[in-house]
Amino acid sequence: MTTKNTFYVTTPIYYPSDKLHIGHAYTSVAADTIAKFKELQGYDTMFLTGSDEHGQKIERKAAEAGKKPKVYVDEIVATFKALWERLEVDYDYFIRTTEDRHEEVVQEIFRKIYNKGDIYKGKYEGWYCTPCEAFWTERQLEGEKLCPDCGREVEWVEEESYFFKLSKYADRLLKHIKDNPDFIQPESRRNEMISFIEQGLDDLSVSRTTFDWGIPVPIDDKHVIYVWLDALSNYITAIGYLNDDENFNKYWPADIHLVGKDILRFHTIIWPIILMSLDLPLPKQVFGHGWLLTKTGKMSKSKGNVVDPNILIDDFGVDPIRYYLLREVAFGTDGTYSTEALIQRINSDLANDLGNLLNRTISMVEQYFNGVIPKSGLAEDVDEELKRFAAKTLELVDNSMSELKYAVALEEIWNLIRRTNKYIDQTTPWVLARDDNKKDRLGTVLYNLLESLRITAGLLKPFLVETPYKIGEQIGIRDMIEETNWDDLATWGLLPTGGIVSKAEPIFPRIDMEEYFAMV
Ligand code: ME8
Repeated sequence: MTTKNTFYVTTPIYYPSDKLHIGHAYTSVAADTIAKFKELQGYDTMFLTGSDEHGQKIERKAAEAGKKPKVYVDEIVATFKALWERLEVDYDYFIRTTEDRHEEVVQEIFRKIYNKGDIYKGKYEGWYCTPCEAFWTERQLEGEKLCPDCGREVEWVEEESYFFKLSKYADRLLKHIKDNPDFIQPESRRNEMISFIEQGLDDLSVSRTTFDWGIPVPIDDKHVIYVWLDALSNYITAIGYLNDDENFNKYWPADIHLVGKDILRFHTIIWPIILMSLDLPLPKQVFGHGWLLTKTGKMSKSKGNVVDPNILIDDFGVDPIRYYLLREVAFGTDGTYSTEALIQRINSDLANDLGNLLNRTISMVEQYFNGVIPKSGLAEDVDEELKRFAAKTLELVDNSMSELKYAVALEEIWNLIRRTNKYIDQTTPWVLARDDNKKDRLGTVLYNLLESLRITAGLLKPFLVETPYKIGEQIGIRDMIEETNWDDLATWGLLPTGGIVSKAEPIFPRIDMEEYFAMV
């Protein structure tokens, strides 16, 4: 058992160099879901996201658009916030690296590391990838002039720079990674990072002098602080490092930094070493999830294959998108986005399995009990089996979520939905309805169906943001679903008898694949 009842999760702070695409939504929906899940379990959660606004890449993008950097990022950050609102990504704080408190504390962080003797002045001569804001050595490029991460051309940089002694901490970091198997997840990425560090760490250039869109180095204002030192610090400045000790101590160390595998290196090498130099504990876990690809490869503007989540929400609604992102791809591995697969999921899992279960159940309560939730009577074996299945589902969902296996957790919930559909076939309510002596039994069966739907709706709350309440509305217990906690879901029989169900439109209309593609 953890002693702290808090849970702190973060997303990367995205570059406001362009609008966000489905890949960014993937990370944020995942972070939002684990935050909502922990909340359901009673944790005091802190969910942080934001925008990474400084650096050469943003400065150039703004110049191309003929705008001042701050004006440029202000416009794009507004689109980030609008997207999170539509996807109901309910962050507790949105940090912008241009806000005063962040800038001041980053300067303090630089000063502390410098005073500790871990930063020294020198000259940087080497390669730089501006889209990744990453330094590369000749050895790492292996004779090519292309960034090993993104494949774009690197530039030669020669300038005075402050350096951070990464090398001094390499052994300590390696030991930490080896002693704490959960620190870097999934396992395969952990091994990649270990071999990267074992090749030796060069000291890192942490200031630039050839542009000025950044936080000034506090001891030398010719320099601006390297954007990754600035950006990574957001995880502590946002919760009050050097500003609000109480809040900082409450949430730090973070439970999970969720990032894409592209930036795992920054989070498992540079970031822990910054924290070691500051004498702060390291985050409990950095999880590097896989890449969401399209059929034509990695999303990029030049290929014209960027998937805009706003269009998908317009066409299909929020919950189908959230469901698809979390269900379709195993979280650690790469996956391919396809609209066909999304429509298939909507039709089979959402409309067919879940939508039909709700529809059939509500129709029967209306038909046989005038819409009044009946009393549950004596339980038979088949009822006990359903109850045990629901209890087991809770356990399986909990286990999967503790390893961020979203797809498995949803599969377990769908097993309960399918098991409940099977319960209808086993108990044949329409046969019971023909016999007046079986009225009590019919009531028990329908009560159990509604109760299974109550538990399903509660379990879905972290994943889907409209559906649980729509189900609640139809069963006449919307408030109960809003307030439900994990213990309520573990307790069979909480649904009050006597409430009124009300049938509404199907929660997920089926989508005709051919019609859809003819339209777009
Ligand atoms: O790297 N599939 O910001 P960024 C899955 N500012 N995830 C994807 C994705 C895809 N196709 N495309 C993007 C930065 N992502 C820095 C972060 S943090 C201190 C600074 C997600 O705007 C994924 O989480 O380039 C990836 O790591 C992140 O967006 C990169 O966002």
